[in-house]
Amino acid sequence: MSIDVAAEPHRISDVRITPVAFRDLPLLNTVGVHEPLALRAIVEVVTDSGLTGLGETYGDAGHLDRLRAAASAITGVDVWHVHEIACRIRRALSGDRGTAGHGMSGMVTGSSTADRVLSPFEVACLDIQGKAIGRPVSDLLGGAVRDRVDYSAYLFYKWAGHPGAEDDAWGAALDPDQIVAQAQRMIGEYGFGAIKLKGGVFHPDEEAEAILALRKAFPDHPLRVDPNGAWSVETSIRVGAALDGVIEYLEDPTTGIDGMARVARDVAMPLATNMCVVAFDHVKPAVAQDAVQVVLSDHHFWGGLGRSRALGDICATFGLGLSMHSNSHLGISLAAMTHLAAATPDLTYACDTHWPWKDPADDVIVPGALTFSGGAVAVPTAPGLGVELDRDALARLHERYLAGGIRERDDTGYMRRFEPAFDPTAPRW
Ligand code: GKR
Ligand code: MG
Repeated sequence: MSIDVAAEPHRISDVRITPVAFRDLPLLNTVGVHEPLALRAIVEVVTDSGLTGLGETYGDAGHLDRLRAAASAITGVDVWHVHEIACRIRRALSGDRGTAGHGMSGMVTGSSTADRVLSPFEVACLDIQGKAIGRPVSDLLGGAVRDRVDYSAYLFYKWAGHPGAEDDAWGAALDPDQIVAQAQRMIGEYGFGAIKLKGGVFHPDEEAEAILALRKAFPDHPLRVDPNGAWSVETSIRVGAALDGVIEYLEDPTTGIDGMARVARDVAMPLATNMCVVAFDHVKPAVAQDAVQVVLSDHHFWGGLGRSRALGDICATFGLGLSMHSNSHLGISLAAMTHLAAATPDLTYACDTHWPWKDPADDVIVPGALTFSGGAVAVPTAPGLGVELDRDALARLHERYLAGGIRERDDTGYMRRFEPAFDPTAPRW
């Protein structure tokens, strides 16, 4: 008699958490500049039935400690019982009120610690579920409604290279012409059909000028700008007026639900956020005040793919648009983001990704499963996430983590090494 693998329980027998570091470029944002190494943690969940599932999350020290506490709490649970896993993780972290070590680099965040910790385990469990029944993760989320997921060109002001090192291949982007050149190169290589500029770095008038230059160079590409809450309410309204009819949405011009609501009343375009609505209990006050019109979901802090799907339904219920936020990431995250986006019917905008900023040689997955063409990634159809761990690469990136010495993302600290007086306090303008 043969065993029905799909019907058998798949109990968690082991969890491996491996911090890794990969090369990053000196990308500027309102709290500082990216360090030469970005951190992630790779989570492998192993079952007594011999299956392994993958998850990827932040690699900061505080978060690693919580991941380890969660890992010991979920041993023995069947990977189909995600509610039980969530429950055990909440219990293991009860009393933990800290927000440190979540890889958001000092930017305002009130995301739920338990949801951030749950996320990579939930993704790994879905990977295993998919492998057990021979179906892609998108099928477990209700099925793909698109077979390709559009991403946007994510432009950054940047230095030519890390101080003391040679210029990198992208070179400097410190004015509108260099931003347009960056966009031309990125769109030439990846085919993106939408453009986002990370702002909050220079005076808002200069950043608005860069957006107008992009509009001229790319008349048909939807545009967005995201200063990460660096502007006052008044500045946001003024810049919003200058960019009326030019950008598809204005992302986090100012901080907080109250501030965003004040801006929303006086600008024509929708406001988007990955800063003031970052957990389920922010939705009610944001909707009540009509503070944001687009939520940028992110399974890394909304508690995984299932809860992010639920967020999609909530957004649809309240007539909110939906798009996807990104941080510097590797291939397991890109696979998870792509399955989620594929299975989210009301996704209304191209998703963000930091992918082009990563050296293609720096990843932990076997190459080939995820490729960009026409600005989109084809949704993997293999069982689970559809990506495979490259153990040699994992070991290499772990070695780099050990040797690199960075244990927390600290864009502000890195910036202050070169500009000691740098002050990220918002509003900066
Ligand atoms: O990578 O510097 C960065 C971004 O600023 C990132 O940390 C943000 O979380 O991309 C993000 C955003 O959209 O706010
Ligand atoms: Mg943002």
